[in-house]
Amino acid sequence: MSRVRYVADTLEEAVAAAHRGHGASVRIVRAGRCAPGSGARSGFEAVVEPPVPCLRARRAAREALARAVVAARIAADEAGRTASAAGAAGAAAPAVLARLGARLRAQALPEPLVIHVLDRVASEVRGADLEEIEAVMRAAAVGAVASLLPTSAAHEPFRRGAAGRPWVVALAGPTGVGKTTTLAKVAAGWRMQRGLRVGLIAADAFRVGAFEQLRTYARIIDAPVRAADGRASALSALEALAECDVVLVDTPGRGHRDAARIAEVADLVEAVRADETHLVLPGTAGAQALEEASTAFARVRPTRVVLSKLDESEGLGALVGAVRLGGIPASWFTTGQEVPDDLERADARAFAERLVGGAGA
Ligand SMILES: Nc1nc2c(ncn2[C@@H]2O[C@H](COP(=O)(O)OP(=O)(O)OP(=O)(O)O)[C@@H](O)[C@H]2O)c(=O)[nH]1
Ligand SMILES: [Mg+2]
Repeated sequence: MSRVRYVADTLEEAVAAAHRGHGASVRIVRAGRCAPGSGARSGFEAVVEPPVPCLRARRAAREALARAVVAARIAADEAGRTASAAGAAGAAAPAVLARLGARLRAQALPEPLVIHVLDRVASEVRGADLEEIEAVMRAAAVGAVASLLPTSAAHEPFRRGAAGRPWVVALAGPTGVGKTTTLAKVAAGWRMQRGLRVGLIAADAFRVGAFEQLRTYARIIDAPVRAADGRASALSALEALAECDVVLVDTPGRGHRDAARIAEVADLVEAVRADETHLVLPGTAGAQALEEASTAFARVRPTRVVLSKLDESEGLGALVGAVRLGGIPASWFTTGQEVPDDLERADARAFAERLVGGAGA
């Protein structure tokens, strides 16, 4: 498959030229400063891989490329003549931009989002002086990444009114992602820091060790716990915890390809009429598994997403893709195995700082 290069004075212009030439959905395989040995004297390039081009499309692409090259040359000549004040910063910017791009890609941020972030960074950096160029670009990247991740605090449970029922919060998700540990962290915070009456339901009680795990946490925080293994017993467990302010429901982990058993979880969540359902997605999974999980677990109608195991993640960007696919805001982050300490309210900036990394990342 042949590739087409669009060269321009800025990354934005090169990408815009590529989109003009091939449409907004064209696959951009490289975007950044012109590669050494590419023949271009300076500037940025966007390299696209058009889908099996017909002759007419190829001619149009060649013409668009020629137009972009001419435009870039004119712009470069003008820039050279005027030697603008941004010149010093401009000389350092491409190297920092390239490092940022490499970092975002290494973090598995989907390619269209990488280009979006680099575009914003490039547009915000004009006029910065050489001393501060790296810090300015990093701050712009953090801002751009943060704006990609929707967050929303989990509901803060109020004390249950005399006539009300407990606020019911369910956790669901693939196997081993940290549902039970997260539930214990949340329960401990609400019980010990806010003094709420917290009840727990282990809805995967038939699995060896599952009830015991939750009962151990319940004992530590002095909270009542009930076991359930289906719709009817979940309802009686809820009935037994009717005096609580809030009830947390732990559901069994399911493989994201196991549609029938995910449907059972959905049935259970619906039976207890959960006020909030948090889907737990781990930072340790790859982009494809996360997207499949996000799609498969849409069945349980999650209202929030918990991003777990951020401490072990090597590709935080894949989580951004999965959260955006589900269209549901993130509620909490989990950052380790310690109960209750390793739990944070979801904060898009904190997440973006982790993803973009420090200087030299
Ligand atoms: N590094 C790290 N480990 C975690 C985190 N949260 C949970 N774990 C660990 O992940 C493992 C699985 O945690 P569980 O809470 O049992 O996971 P689960 O989703 O309830 O698992 P199933 O019920 O079997 O589907 C345990 O060893 C936890 O200590 C986290 O934020 N970071
Ligand atoms: Mg569990």
